[in-house]
Amino acid sequence: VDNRVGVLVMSYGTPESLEGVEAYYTHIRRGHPPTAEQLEDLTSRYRSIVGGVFPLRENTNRQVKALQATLNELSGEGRFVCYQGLKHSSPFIEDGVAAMAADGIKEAVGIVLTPQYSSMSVGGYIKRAQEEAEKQGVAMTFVRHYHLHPELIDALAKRVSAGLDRFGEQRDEALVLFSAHSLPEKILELNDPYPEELLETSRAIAAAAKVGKWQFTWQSAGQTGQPWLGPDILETIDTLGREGARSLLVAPVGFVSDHLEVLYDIDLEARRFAEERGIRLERIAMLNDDPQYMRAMADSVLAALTGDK
Ligand code: FEC
Repeated sequence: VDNRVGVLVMSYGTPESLEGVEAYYTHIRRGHPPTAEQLEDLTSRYRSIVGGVFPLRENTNRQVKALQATLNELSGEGRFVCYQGLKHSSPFIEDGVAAMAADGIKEAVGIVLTPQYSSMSVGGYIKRAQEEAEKQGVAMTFVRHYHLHPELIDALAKRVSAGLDRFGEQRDEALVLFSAHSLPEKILELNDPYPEELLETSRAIAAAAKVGKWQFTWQSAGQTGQPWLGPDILETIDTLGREGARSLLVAPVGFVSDHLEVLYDIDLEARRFAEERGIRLERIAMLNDDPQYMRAMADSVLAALTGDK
């Protein structure tokens, strides 16, 4: 019997080339093309990031491969087959589900490359995958979150400790700023678990790394004319600067990869903003295909499969 299990590994997606930025941006804006000015602004952000124009694509590829290897180490070679499904670029979530079905996979688990659940992020990924799975006749279950998995917390705590070490004699004065992508404030009316799950992750890391001073802040809010969750990281840095902070370590706990929202929003924009206020800003290394992160996800996939969530 064919007992192979498909794993749909879902991630945000990034353009394939500079020519692809417009289509990508239009997809994020639910079919509304950006103005020439908005397009130029985004394109120039991609051009300016260190580490390549679209590092997210290569990082996602590596994460999918590493997760498959980890799952098969735990469960026997060939048991799990991982497929990629991206939210805003090709291969789209639907393409990933269709690819599984074409390979004859009947049972699958979906997981998103972000640890915390929100109806607007993970909930959206799951909805699209579920709809396509029903069409394709694939029975799917989902990992909704893994934001407190001990391997994830330990991997992040080690990165926070290593990040704080970079401050040398100022280590004890440094404040850790946990951050995540903001969402429109209207999620609060839906009792969305996102803000609380992010705080839970932050608290667990702070306890494990014995962090004295920390705060949570939002980052990368969109400009939609609607209010987004705040305070934004720039506002937080400004306030902390006025209060005398001189050493900040940013730990983006809602992201797991080196990509635009980290390499531009933190490393270029927030760092420059902090430096203008006499503050030294450092950032923890992202997880990417860290083996502990892979174990956290593999474990969560196995638990979802056995219904042990
Ligand atoms: O490196 C890359 O190429 C992609 C980086 C990237 C990641 C990412 C993750 C999240 N987003 C989330 C929510 C929103 C909402 C809007 C929105 C808009 C953008 C734009 C770009 C972009 N996001 Fe993103 N996001 C990344 C990139 N995001 C580019 C459009 C221009 C801009 O605002 O900068 C607003 C859409 C709207 O108008 O309605 C909402 C959330 C995450 C983290 C969870 C996840 O990974 O899925 C939540 C990476």
